[in-house]
Amino acid sequence: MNNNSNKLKISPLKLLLSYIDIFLFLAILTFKLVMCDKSISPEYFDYKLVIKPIIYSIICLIGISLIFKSKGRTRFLYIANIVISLILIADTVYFRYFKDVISVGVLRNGVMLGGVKSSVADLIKAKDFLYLADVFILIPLLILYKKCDRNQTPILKRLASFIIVFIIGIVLNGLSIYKMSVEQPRLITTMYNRVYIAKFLGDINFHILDIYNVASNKIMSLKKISPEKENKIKTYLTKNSSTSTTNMKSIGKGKNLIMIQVEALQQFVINAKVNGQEITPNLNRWLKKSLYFDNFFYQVASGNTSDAEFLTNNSLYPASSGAVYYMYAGNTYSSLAKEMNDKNYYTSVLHGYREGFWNRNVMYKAEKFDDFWGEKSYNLNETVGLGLSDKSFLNQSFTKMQKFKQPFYSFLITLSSHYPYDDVKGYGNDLNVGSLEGTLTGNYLKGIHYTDAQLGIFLDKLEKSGMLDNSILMLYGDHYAIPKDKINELYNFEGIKKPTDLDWFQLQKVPMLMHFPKDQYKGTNHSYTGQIDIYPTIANMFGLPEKYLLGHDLFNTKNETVMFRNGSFTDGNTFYISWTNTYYDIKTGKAVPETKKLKNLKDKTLLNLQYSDDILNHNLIKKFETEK
Ligand code: GP9
Ligand code: MN
Repeated sequence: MNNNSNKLKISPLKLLLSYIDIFLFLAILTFKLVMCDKSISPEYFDYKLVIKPIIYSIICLIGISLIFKSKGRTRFLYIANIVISLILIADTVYFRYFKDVISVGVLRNGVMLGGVKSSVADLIKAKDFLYLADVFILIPLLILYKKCDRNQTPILKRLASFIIVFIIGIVLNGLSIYKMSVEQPRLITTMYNRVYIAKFLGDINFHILDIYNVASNKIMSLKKISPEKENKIKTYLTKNSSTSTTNMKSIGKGKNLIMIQVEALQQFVINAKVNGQEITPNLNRWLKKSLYFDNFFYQVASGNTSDAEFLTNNSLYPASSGAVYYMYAGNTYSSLAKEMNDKNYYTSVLHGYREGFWNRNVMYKAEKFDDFWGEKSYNLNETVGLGLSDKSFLNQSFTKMQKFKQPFYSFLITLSSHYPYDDVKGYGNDLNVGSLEGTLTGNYLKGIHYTDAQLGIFLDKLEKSGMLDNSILMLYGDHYAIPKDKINELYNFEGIKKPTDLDWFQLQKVPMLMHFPKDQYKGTNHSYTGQIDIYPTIANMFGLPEKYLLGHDLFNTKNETVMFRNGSFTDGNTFYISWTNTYYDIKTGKAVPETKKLKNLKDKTLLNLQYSDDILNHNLIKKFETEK
């Protein structure tokens, strides 16, 4: 056999030796990433679910290493191994406390373990450092390996191998990410459940996606905005909030503000019955002692619950895609909590679920809440639905609130009545839903009936304790309960025979009530309003500045328009549905032609949405505040 063929034929041993660093890197890192995955999936773990995306992500790194000469490649892989091991240790420790993984937002907003009751030292376990064991064990091998004379691959060949291997890794990895984005729409764009992404795509992929999202938002925000446009927005905001406010002005000054956001409380259940039984008897009772807004709309987009929180606490629109709570958690806000703080209120959020869900622990810091009483602050003694039961959450929250320095702003978020409402056992079975038994709507009615019962107990306790004598309480639903794919169940329940888009939109209301000391103000207000109007209404009642709010004070604005993130709007007489570009007369239900007035409202809706996006993309509130 001639020499050439010998040269071409590299013995497998030689091949293994020349690339032993790569094989070791692949094997060790796969093992470490699978172990980290296991530690963040305590409830159920199957390595087969995550091994492929983990390997694909490592192949991308190996691809990059092939650019270097052999010694440089070994160095790159060794350093990459150390960096990734440190990230795995950090995520493991962070998960132990927050049941979440670290993100750029967490680092940026400093939501590390600062508020952790137990010190970080208590959270770190000796076994965590096993992630670094190989870094030391490999040192002798490395020294030996360095001495081996390894053939130097020419640059072109190194480039070719980099391109081939890197592309293979990217394509395979990209397919895994795409598969998840199909299975879990909005998850990759909103990152609302970081742990889920890390669990099913691996820790490297999660951090790559996180960095990519943050970087793309940053690039978007780098796009300059002209000073003229900035001034236009500032003038618009000033005009928007300078309505002459006389009604209800400063009636809440010095009083507590209790705001309750109820999971999936859709308005069709209010004052409704199933099989002759009231679905929400307690809320129906409390509505009669309060001001009730029965044409109040949710205005969330893909950030769902977190969008509702954002709307009511900032009076700005949510992001058109992605979650504002994730994308703009590094911004400056003139939030309700911030302005209440400036009036010496103690401000806190109470929600019995994982602090990192919807990036809340990061966003609440940006909104300047004094405290976030999350899952870690509650005794998880009973679960109903997604987590801590509303019964236990509200019970424990009542105890907490009794100790709060007054005056306080407490923002409570319930959880048990969460889609798909399948914990019917936990909901109890005192609501007979008849033929709806076993359907999504039937299960929802049971779920909201359960939550209504817990809210009734909680509100009665607040009243009996005297807390409501010095508090204004607001309660509203965060978003729809019955999704579009089950909307026919709701049409049947409502007796709607030939539903139109108008019927659908009219069902996208959530109840909103305001209770005042001694039931001072009562009645039903039919104005068409939305979640974005809550903050300016509170600002007028509590004497807060209304600096950068796009909503309107409900007590001092007539015929305002409710605008939605998809460009639809209603002024209470006409409903504009953006996806069919159709106007409906609300009274007749019939499609009507566009008029100049309607065209102006459509343009105004798009302008508001654009200005809201500009405020977020360019962090304009920070600029406006520094220019003051
Ligand atoms: C979880 C709860 C649910 O904290 O707020 O959020 P959602 O899935 O309704 O957006
Ligand atoms: Mn929700």
